Amino acid sequence: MSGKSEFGPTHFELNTGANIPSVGLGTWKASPGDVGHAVTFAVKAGYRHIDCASVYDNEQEVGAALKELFNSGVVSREQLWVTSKLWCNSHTPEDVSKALNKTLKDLQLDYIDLYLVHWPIRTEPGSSGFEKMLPLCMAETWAAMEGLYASGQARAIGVSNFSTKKLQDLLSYAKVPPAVNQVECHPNWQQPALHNLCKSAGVLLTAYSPLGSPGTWLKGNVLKEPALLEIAETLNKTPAQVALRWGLQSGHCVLPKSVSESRIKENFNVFDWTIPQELFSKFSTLHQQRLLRGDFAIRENGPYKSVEELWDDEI
Ligand code: NDP
Ligand code: 1BO
Repeated sequence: MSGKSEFGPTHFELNTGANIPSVGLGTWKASPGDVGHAVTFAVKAGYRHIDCASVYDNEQEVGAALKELFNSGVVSREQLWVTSKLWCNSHTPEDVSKALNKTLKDLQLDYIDLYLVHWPIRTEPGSSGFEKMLPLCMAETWAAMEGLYASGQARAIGVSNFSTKKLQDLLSYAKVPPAVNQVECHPNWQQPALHNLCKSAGVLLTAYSPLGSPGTWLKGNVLKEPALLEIAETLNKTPAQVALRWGLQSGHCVLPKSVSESRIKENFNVFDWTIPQELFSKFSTLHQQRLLRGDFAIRENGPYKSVEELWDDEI
């Protein structure tokens, strides 16, 4: 871990040697017309990490905002961490570099700091949705990801939504081990076994839906969790700040999404205080429930016939 101050961590060190900023702005479901402003607010508020994906269908607007931030001298390219993700319809090796090139063009960047395989799910090349599912070909896809790393177009590579079993499988043959596994993680889905594997294998866990995705179809109630509300009141912080601070003190990056300037600032105000141990221990008793179950990828005649299969029973 790096960037460790009294109240850190502001950064985590990856197995590539790079330092990834510990709080990143999420951009999923950030609508056209909103996402560019959100990126601008965030960078001006001090964020140095933006979490993107081609499937969010907003990388062009993110790219325009980044260009303006670079041109106006608010931040330099080297000071900013940008992650993007390979969608399920581009797992075929020859499509992997095409997909990254499209993302780089949309984001107006010449390299990405971190490129992730978005899901351990493969759909027919070029298809949208999950109607045409194919068996996973992770070894071939990963070799193509390693090619992007070797070329310098992706300065780190990793995965997302990988169970402990899928991560172990990948680690058994990867020439370049994944730097990151980006997964759902919040006080109501803490994933201790995955955390332990990640720590022992030198893979950083980064947390999506760190607020439990309130107000979206995932319908998380993390911010209404009584123990969290009590801790927030005791510390005079908001429930969102407590959820994010829990993530940082648990040793992982957090990627809160917001398009509201005030909530973007609120979510970054997590570095000058801590949750003391006696309050932190209350999180260990909270009920656990995965929100993003991946039901959309379950087909009777497809590679995953149940959510249990998709997550290797970690559900
Ligand atoms: P979050 O847990 O970040 O919650 C986002 C929701 O919370 C939005 O509705 C937002 O509304 C609201 N919100 C933000 N800040 C606050 C606050 N301080 N108080 C109350 N409500 C707040 O959920 P996401 O599911 O968006 O996950 C975050 C990011 O993680 C995504 O945007 C994406 O980048 C990544 N992700 C990756 C996935 C993957 O498969 N790899 C899957 C899911 C997410 P508003 O915008 O109006 O503030
Ligand atoms: C299918 C959901 C992807 C969010 O990152």
